[in-house]
Amino acid sequence: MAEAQSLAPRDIAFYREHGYLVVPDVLRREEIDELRAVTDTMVNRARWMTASDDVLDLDMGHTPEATRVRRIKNAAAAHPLYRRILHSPRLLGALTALLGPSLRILGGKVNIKAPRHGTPVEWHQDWAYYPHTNDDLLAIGLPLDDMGIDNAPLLVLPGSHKGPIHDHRSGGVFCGAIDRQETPLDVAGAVAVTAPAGAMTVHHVRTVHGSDINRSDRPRRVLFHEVAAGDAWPLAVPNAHDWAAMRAAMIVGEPSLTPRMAALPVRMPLPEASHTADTLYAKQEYLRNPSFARAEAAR
Ligand SMILES: O=C(O)CCC(=O)C(=O)O
Repeated sequence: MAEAQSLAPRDIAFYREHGYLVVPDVLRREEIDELRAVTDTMVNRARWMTASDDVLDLDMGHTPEATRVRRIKNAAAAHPLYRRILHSPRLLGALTALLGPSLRILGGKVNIKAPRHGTPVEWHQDWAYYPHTNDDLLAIGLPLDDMGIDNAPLLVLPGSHKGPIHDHRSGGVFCGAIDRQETPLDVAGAVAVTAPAGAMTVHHVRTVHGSDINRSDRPRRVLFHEVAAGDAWPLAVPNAHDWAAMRAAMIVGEPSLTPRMAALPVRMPLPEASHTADTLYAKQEYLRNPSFARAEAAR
């Protein structure tokens, strides 16, 4: 049973202390192969697309000859396997060990960085996008390719989940990224979270993180899911109080009608930059002083 496969106490202590974790051997070879096959099929559909749609977010330089997709949006809705994988026993055991027996999925995506390409993810805290009544929230990453030091691994600032919620505005609008000209961040202490395909990365909702362009000849595809404890209620998500949707989003356990409140630093993700800036990448285009180079630098 999933709960029997929970994490060792030292792993839980590491996560609580540093705000991130790598859990090895979470998925079986067949599960990784299946995820890759589904992802390839979905991305191939982009070949004749000229603009992003509700499912695929096209990357810079996309052409029929060089298909460039930077994200499969809303992964759980995009393909049933992306949601089903959350019930893989070791994965679910780790989630319940960190968040408790009641778990709700908030969202997810497959972020894709093609070889010598990819859009950087600017430094940010997920908490800036979706503050809740308590911070028992995290994101898991399931690399579909080995994520090494060379192909744009997730970068985290250890311990930053215990610090402030930083300003994620630029030019007066919410851009979902930290402007380092305005908010000094000690990125020299960043850790590259490397993990082979089959392992799982975990980062706390308040951990400052980002990732560079892919400077290697290997792709970097990661399925991310954002997960909340069942008694964490959203403060700022559109349609937050749709009970049927909250029930449908439960992975295990029951949703709670009594939000657990914690005294935490919160900033609302407003004012909105634009109604059409619906993804992290589109929002981060409003960041006036980016930290990472753009894709041309990778070639
Ligand atoms: O793709 C990455 O490396 C980071 C992803 C991330 O932080 C996000 O999409 O919110």
